[in-house]
Amino acid sequence: MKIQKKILLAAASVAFSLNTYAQEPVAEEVVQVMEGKKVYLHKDESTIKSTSYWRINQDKAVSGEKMTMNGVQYDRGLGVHAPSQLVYKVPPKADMFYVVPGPDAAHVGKIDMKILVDGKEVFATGKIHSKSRGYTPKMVAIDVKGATSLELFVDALGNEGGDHADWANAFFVEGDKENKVKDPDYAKIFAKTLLDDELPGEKEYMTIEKASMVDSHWRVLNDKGVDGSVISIAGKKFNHGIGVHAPSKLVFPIKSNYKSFVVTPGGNDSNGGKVTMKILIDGKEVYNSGLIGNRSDQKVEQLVLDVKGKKQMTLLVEDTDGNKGGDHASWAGAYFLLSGGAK
Ligand SMILES: [Ca+2]
Ligand SMILES: [Ca+2]
Repeated sequence: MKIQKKILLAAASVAFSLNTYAQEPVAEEVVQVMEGKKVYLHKDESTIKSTSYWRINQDKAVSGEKMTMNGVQYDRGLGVHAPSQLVYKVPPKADMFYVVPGPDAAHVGKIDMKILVDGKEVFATGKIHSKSRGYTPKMVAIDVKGATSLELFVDALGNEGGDHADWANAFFVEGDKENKVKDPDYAKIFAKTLLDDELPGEKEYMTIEKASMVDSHWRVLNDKGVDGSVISIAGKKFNHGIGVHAPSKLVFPIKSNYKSFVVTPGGNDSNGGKVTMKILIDGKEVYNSGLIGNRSDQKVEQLVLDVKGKKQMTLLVEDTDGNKGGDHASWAGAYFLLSGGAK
């Protein structure tokens, strides 16, 4: 397992739960993505083992109702009852597995949901008590490249009463083949020319872990372009930022001590797909890149946005031309300036 063994937490904040495309059902069963595709989990296909205290429901909660977590409904996924163990063969070409694990609205017990790759635990929700505890489901992205088995385990924690659990929007993504071979010498040269435009003042770098929702067609990387290399926009390199692949949506809560948000948005030099990047503050569009095509023609613009007193920031990358091929984009040099820090 590679760097992405770490878990990317993503998903729905309460405030955004009615307007999030991370949770919208995808229209087709299998979405072709360049040379890869999304493969949704099916209760009877590619299973090594599948047990559930009650039953396993395809695309429904175990109760037979629509899967619902914290007010958000999900059209796809598997509904189970703890104790439950679903073990799947990882498709040979799969790079990543995505899922929104959590207690169904009907859950009144106590559970712990775990994900294991080749028998090794890579994610756990921790104890989830009854719905009154307000557990917020998060999308989880897990690197399964080269792995053989994926296990979705729901621990009943001793008593199975009322233990309704959902594995919503569960799918593998079969590999994106556009990764270039890395040249270590080249990377070293990059390191020497790194240049972040940093305003003076106390700052908090924007990282995936601070997001309340993360969605990206391929993956999302901290401090790297989505291809895994140093973030690069029209030749300019950045130490910090987030690399994504359109279509992508990142949502960040704005803390009360944030004054400004600083970012240089751009198409990442690692590929040349046409994209459009937008920033919304409290749902209102405050930045629109217009069409980004040829990477070398981009304006490398550092934005300083006033976020004081605001609640939520959304970073969107659209595929723009109906083609997601090569739609690499970066939110480069991204950080929040805390009160008193901005110019
Ligand atoms: Ca229990
Ligand atoms: Ca595009």
